[in-house]
Amino acid sequence: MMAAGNTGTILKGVGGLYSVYSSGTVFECRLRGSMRLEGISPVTGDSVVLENDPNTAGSAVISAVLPRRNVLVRPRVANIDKIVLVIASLSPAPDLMLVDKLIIAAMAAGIRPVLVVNKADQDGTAAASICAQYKNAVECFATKAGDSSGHGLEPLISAIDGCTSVLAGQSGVGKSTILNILTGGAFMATGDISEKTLRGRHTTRHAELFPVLGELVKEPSFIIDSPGFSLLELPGIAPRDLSGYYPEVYNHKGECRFQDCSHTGEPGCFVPGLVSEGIMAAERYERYIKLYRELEEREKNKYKNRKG
Ligand SMILES: Nc1nc2c(ncn2[C@@H]2O[C@H](COP(=O)(O)OP(=O)(O)OP(=O)(O)O)[C@@H](O)[C@H]2O)c(=O)[nH]1
Ligand SMILES: [Mg+2]
Ligand SMILES: [Zn+2]
Repeated sequence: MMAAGNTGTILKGVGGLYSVYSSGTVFECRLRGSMRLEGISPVTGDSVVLENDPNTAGSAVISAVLPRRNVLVRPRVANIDKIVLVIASLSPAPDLMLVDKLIIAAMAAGIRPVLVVNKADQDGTAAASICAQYKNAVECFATKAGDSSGHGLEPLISAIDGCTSVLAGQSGVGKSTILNILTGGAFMATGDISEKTLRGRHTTRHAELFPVLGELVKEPSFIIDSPGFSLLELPGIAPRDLSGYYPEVYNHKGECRFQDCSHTGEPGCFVPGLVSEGIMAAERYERYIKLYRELEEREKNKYKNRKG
């Protein structure tokens, strides 16, 4: 039985019925009538207050929704702490420009990005070199979720302990395989055929958080799968602000000759020094310059459109 005033986390809500996780138990709850009248509608990931249902002994109602720290649009889920970006070492081919953009988008949304290079069994050298590229940018782990003799997910599990995390990555990188290991298969089959026929278009309709197995983590932890990379858009950041999203750069504040240096090749810029010292990966720096030009182009077009 639940103590009145307990808080819980909404795992999913379908047709006005919410599954709320509280101290290891999942309660099926409706909203208290007064909340319905106020038009409050909680979303997956919301922290809520539970009260005993005055009308039905032994069941609970949601009596309040606590303030949200953030809310993603797709999947629609609130209070996300971390985004776990999953790529494969070899196949499907990793798109590191996309990874850089997603890291920036996550940081701009106040969500910590974590990078997982899965399928390290396919190309261990590539996995290690990608992790090396990101070592001063984000937490990065090489894993082999599909390898029954050792998936190597332990460091990822420590990184998401106590957090609500979203898995993101292109189709076939191993997100469902990872989710199955973390949740004890609470959720669905992996693999192309079974997953697609079992799920169809059905499960993408509502966002569902899954508790991470209690034996794996110290604190309650939740995880949600997301189809593809669609969940984040690169925000409209000004080119000059771009370096503020590169921990390699902002953690090593240096002096550039020009106060308004863009770090894209001006004389006397300190960033190339970070590259030669091995603090910033040369590949990350090249992509930074490319992305800077993209943002400049975007800004120009915005100006053009406004004028025209
Ligand atoms: N070689 C190798 N294969 C893996 C690994 N992890 C997962 N796989 C396989 O890769 C395929 C795709 O894995 P899923 O977990 O379904 O990938 P997903 O990211 O959920 O894909 P979508 O649901 O389509 O977005 C499956 O056949 C897995 O068995 C791994 O570490 N190494
Ligand atoms: Mg999947
Ligand atoms: Zn500079």
